[in-house]
Amino acid sequence: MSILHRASFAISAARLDQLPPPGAPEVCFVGRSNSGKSTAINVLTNQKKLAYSSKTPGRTRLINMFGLPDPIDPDAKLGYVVDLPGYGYAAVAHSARLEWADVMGDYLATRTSLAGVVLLIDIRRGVTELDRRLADWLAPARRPVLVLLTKADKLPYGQRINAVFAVKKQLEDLGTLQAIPFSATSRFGLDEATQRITNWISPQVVP
Ligand SMILES: Nc1nc2c(ncn2[C@@H]2O[C@H](COP(=O)(O)OP(=O)(O)OP(=O)(O)O)[C@@H](O)[C@H]2O)c(=O)[nH]1
Ligand SMILES: [Mg+2]
Repeated sequence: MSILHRASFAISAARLDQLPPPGAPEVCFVGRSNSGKSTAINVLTNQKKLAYSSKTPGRTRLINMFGLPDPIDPDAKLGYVVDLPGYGYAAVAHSARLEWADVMGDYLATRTSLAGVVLLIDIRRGVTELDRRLADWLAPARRPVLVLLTKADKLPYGQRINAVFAVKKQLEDLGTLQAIPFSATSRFGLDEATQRITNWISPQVVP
């Protein structure tokens, strides 16, 4: 069983100073509103409603942290999965959008316990201008990035492969970048994503 399956809700925060001090490794999920962040967290943790998912864009407005218990010491955390607010949701007031961008940018740039970033991009939309802007924030931090091209069930095989190539090219400046088609409904990419995320939280020593 994946350690991700043991995730449970830890804390919601609107600002960075409400987060616990950096400690166990964190893997955050970022992407446009409606790109499938909460749905991906639910399928990766094998829990139907851990992170809310919704047909209404802009649903996740807080930083939500989910803790992974340490099997040896149940009171301690092995790591965290972090659902960040989505960007690009037009119906939100301009000032609120700027505030989110600040919180998110700060988190990505300064959070010392951030072990890896999962960037979700709707496979049919590809890299949008806002994704590119996020990538510009991320690049200097040099964190490993896993791009999940979500809703891959909506495209035939050939187009999925083309989408992977296009995204890798557009985000090549991010350094350590992996991109895979992912579908919460058809479970494409689930094993690979699980393995990479788990490895960021608890690196496997390979002889
Ligand atoms: N077909 C298909 N639909 C998906 C998939 N993943 C997510 N969806 C749908 O896309 C919509 C948005 O998903 P969410 O997980 O709520 O998106 P989010 O990125 O968390 O959105 P915000 O919280 O607004 O930032 C929902 O209606 C999901 O059911 C997928 O792999 N395949
Ligand atoms: Mg969400």
